[in-house]
This record gives sequence, C-alpha cells and structure tokens, in this order.
Amino acid sequence: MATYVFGHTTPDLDSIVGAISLSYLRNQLGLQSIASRQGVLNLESQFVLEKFGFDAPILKTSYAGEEVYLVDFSDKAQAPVDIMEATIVGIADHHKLGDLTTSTPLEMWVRPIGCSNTVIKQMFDYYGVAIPQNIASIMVCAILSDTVIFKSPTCTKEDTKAVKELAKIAGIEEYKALGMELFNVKSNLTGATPRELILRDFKDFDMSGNTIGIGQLEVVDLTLFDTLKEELHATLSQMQEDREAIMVLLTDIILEGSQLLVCANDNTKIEKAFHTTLHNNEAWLKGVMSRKKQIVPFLEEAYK
Ligand SMILES: [Mn+2]
Repeated sequence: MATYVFGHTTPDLDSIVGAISLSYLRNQLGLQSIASRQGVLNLESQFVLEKFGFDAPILKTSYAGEEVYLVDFSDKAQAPVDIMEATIVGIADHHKLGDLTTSTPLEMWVRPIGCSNTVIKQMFDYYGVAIPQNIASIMVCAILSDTVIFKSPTCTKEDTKAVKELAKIAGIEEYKALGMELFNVKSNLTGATPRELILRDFKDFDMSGNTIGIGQLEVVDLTLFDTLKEELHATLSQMQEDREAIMVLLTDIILEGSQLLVCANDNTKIEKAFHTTLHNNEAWLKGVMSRKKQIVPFLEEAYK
C-alpha cells in the first residue's frame, strides 16, 4: 500500500514541495509513496512548479483507511477531516507540536528550524540519497520562501547551509534574486477578492478551546494594501463566525514588520499578547515577520 505524503490545508509552497521531495526520498528508499495536497495551489506554488517543470501533487482531501506521512503540520485543525481514520506513519515538520496523536508507532522529524524542506534535506543526507537537480531547485524555493530570504527570525544556520548546498546541486547562483522573484509573485494581489486574500495563507488554531484564525500576506510593499484595508476589515468580520478572533498579518518583507488587522470578541486579549494598542482594529508590529514564532505563542499565552 502506498503512503500519501502531504502538507497542511491551504497548502503553501513548503507543503507542496515537501510532498514532492519527501515522496521522492521515500520511493528511493523503497517505500512506495505518492505526493498529494489538500487544496488548490497558490500563485507562488504554481509559479515554482511551472518554472522547474513539475506537475502538482494530486488533490486528495479524504484519507480514511490510508497510510499518511504529514509534512509541515501536526495540528488537527490543518489535517483532513478523516485523519483519525488514517494511519500516520510519520511527520516531518518545523512548527510547534500539534494535537494529533496516533495509535501506532511513527517516525518524527521535527526540528525548530526555518522550513520543513530543510528537515527533508537533512533526511536525504541521513539516508545518503542524492537529490536530483530539479527537486533541489524547488527545495531552494521552499526554504527561501519560508525563511523570507533568510530574514525571518525562524531562519537558522541550518537553513542557510541547506540553501547553499541545494543551490549548488541545482546550479542556481543568484538564489537571493530567485527569492525576490518569489516574493514579487506573492505580492500580486490583482484579481483576488478580499476573502481570497485572507485565505491565501490562513490557519485556524485551537487556543485553550478558542478558535483563532490567522492569515498572513507577505509583500514587498505594504502600500499595496492602502486601497484594500477597509474591505479586508469588513471581510474579517463576515468571516469571524464562531471564532473567538480572526486576523490577517500584512507583512512587509522590506520594512520587516507587519500591519495586524483584527476582528476579535475581546480586543484586550490581542493588545495584551503583543503589548500594543489597537487603533481601528489595527496595529503595526515592528520586526514581526513570523506567524509561528512571533504571533502564535503570544496569543496562546493571552488566551490561556
Ligand atoms: Mn513550512
């Protein structure tokens, strides 16, 4: 029986590339694996797969009775709805440990570094399996994207080392320029509704029984949002539903900070989390670029 290898709901580049790179590694090891995904490709993933000549992992949202290997998440909220009816054989991730449990032994490759594909690169090294040029290319893209071209506080020496080694295999000399190319693609907001923008990179978290939805948009110029903010606020309040809070981070990768737009039942919780004051449900969070490291832990504390 083949194992499905896939990333979280609303897949980002790391989830898509991780499914491809890890399923390749496992197949080389004689472990029959199929790369899959839980949702539509975002613009960045489309760009990268096309640029380096890959087909998208197959779309599959139901996994009851299957063996699965999870990449880039271990939270139920980001898993397929029938995940508890699947057998989780492994997890490769770089987030906080989530709430998924298993009834059978599994392998876990979870490290506090900048990207799941850095973890997967280390798995290739561990098993002594060579990485093909085209897979190395997309892994470079995933790491540059997740680490915001090494600017994110989540970026470690292991990530920069992995990019250097992968770029060598891929024959990519100007990898920082490639990174800027990715963020220019990400910065394209045209043709998307405010709802689509909020959902582009969106995750729900369970914080002490409260559902907190957090979206993030990383752009090269925050003024792109000047004419959109009002609509984004209106859309957040439509999307709140039974969530305790919903928010979107508008991250400027050049200024290195994020404008936080919030719709919450209790704004003081948000203000407490980030030691800030919300004005019209907004606050500028200087130096904040990482949802997993600079947003989620502080909200979890505030909602305890
Ligand atoms: Mn990731």
